[in-house]
Amino acid sequence: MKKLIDYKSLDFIKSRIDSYSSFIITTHQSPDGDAIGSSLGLHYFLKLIGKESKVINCNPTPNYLKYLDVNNEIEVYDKSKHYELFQKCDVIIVLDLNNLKRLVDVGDAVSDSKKEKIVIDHHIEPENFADYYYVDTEIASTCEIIWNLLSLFEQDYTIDTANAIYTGIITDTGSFGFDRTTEKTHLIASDLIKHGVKPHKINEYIYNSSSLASLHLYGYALKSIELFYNEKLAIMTITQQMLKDAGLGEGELDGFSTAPLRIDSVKISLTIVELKEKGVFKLSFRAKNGNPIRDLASIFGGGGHQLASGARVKETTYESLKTKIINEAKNYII
Ligand SMILES: [Mn+2]
Repeated sequence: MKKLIDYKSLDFIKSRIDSYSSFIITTHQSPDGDAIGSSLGLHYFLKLIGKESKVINCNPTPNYLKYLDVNNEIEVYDKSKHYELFQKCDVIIVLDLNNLKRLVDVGDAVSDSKKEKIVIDHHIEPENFADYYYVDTEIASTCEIIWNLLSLFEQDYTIDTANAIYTGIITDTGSFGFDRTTEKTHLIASDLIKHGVKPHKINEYIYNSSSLASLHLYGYALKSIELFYNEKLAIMTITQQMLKDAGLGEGELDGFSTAPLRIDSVKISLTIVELKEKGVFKLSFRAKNGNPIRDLASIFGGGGHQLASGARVKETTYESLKTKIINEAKNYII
């Protein structure tokens, strides 16, 4: 019989932290504000309470989030250097994701490890690879969960943790604008500000730290938008050529995919990014309230949230992928 996922309370997760001393924290590929924020927020706190902690990620931290890594502590996975550490630490904590695939090569180190594994996340339908899970799919960000977890400890958290958690909340709620933003989200933000967070500073780092090349690329991406089904479906395309011209990588497109939703009539937006590897495309699905697109993303082998999902498609061409998207999306436009 298939083993059931072992969902636990935050009190239980706290008790595991209390009883162990060395931790490795890791998060998903193309890490966003919530991934880096939750990792560093927890990492700084673990060190504060006298634990050994390392953050080892499969991809580097994007530039606009580097301010959170004040001492340059995040390490990018290198098998020869890090594989053994995953086999030796007491506990591996996996944040803001729920399947090994999104850990890329870190996934092998995690699945091979015999050590205790804990997943803390807010995505639906987790894969069963860890010992314990704390999952809240109603909550807007993993950072909110981390705040809830830290609030169970007697030790107060520092400004570095506060900045990290605040960043994850801002990026995963679209600055308190997305549907899962609650009163509690704002109360947590208030507490973080009490701990010294300067909202205008975080805002500068996240939103006003682009390069000219990135803005130009954004312009080309916006120009590529096409509308279908009475202008309810938008498709935006970013090609390898566009990335090359801008001198940017596909990991530097944060925030692009929600842009087509700014069009009044658009209910569902799809961004197709042509990746370096031939025939491989990254899809970002975004939707307005009342137009869930997670099932649409799953048709393409992806997943995520009801209003923000992603997928990676292989062995196809741009034209046939686009035709398939247009055909399938028809059933998801309300
Ligand atoms: Mn998240």
